[in-house]
Amino acid sequence: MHTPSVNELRPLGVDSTRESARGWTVDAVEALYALPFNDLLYRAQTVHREHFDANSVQLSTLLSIKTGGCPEDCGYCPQAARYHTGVENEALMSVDEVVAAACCARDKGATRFCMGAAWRGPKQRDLDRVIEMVKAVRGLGMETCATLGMLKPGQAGQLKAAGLDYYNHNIDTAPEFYGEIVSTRTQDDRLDTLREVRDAGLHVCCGGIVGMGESRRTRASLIAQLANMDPYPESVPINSLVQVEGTPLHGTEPLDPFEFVRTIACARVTMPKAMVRLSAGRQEMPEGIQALCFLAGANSIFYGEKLLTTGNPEAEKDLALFSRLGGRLESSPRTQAQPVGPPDRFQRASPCRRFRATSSAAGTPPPAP
Ligand code: SAM
Ligand code: DTB
Ligand code: SF4
Repeated sequence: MHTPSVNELRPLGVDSTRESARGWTVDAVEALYALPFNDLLYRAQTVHREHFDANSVQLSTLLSIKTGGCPEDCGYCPQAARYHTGVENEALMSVDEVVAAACCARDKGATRFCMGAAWRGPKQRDLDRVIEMVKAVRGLGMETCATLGMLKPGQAGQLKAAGLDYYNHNIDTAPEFYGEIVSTRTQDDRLDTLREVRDAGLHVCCGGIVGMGESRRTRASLIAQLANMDPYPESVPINSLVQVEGTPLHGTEPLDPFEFVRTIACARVTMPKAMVRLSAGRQEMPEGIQALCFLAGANSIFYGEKLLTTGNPEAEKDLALFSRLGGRLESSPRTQAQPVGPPDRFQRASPCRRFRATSSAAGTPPPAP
């Protein structure tokens, strides 16, 4: 078999270190996927080192600020009202509750706080409260991210004015596969919101899910679509499908873990300066595979024992993993990374862990570190 050289893989006339690496063809990304595993990881790690401290990982904590009851039909999602997944509907949280959760996340070492809502899109009344949340969380010195569904003209600008740093809105899969997974909106609807977000001056957080029964070519097409955005997203979450009973995708043939690592590597090579986040699916992932994802160029994770409705590794377990790998945590937004030491301040935060069960005490957040 002919093994493509590095130059054959780079799209013609394109410098892959540019902000906007336009011109990644699906064939070129598929050829990356087809490289021998070690060659692909070597290439990804080389690109990674050109732009980042190779041992540093950024921590984002997620909070579901409005849970379940979503009118959309995304085949992967436990929060769609039409699937019987056991997720209990919860109304939009209060600003105090969110601030208390953000304080806990900050005390445990997270530098970014991401607020997620199970909406098709926010009503203005709801957006007004999210804006208060953004202002308050920003006031804690954390980076803010929100994922609220589709935005109407003007809504992204309001979030930007409140101090929102990132808006997460995933394209989820390749354009040609999207209709197999979601029917209540099109991928073009997603692209419209991403345009609103970009035009408002917000940083774009946009990625997808693999392990939904798609082919390798579909995965390559997802990566090419992300890489060809102009500019490509600042933050690229790569999710491994968390299979939840009751969703249409429950029972899908699981993806080979090495194929997941390859997806991370392809994201790193094609989007050299993006933060590539090893996102959903880590709880099901052996630590050795996670370590390979970091080697392949992942430099961010969701941190804290819950994603939105499903589980994530315990914070202590992640800290122990970083310590074993000699990794560093990004200590504060856009400042120098610090070595993982004895996690005093992380241990001190343990009373926060049952935050949602004790949210009546939410008005009194724990002391800052
Ligand atoms: N409702 C908003 C939306 O769809 O944009 C925001 C929340 S939605 C849960 C955010 C993202 O979570 C989805 O775009 C999808 O990529 C990811 N996600 C949802 N369920 C997942 C699952 N079971 N496994 C992996 N990723 C999932
Ligand atoms: C993203 O790409 N993954 C996160 C975040 N952005 C919002 C969400 C993962 C959700 C996994 C399923 C759940 O916990 O409900
Ligand atoms: Fe609703 Fe978002 Fe889940 Fe789709 S992914 S069902 S839009 S919460």
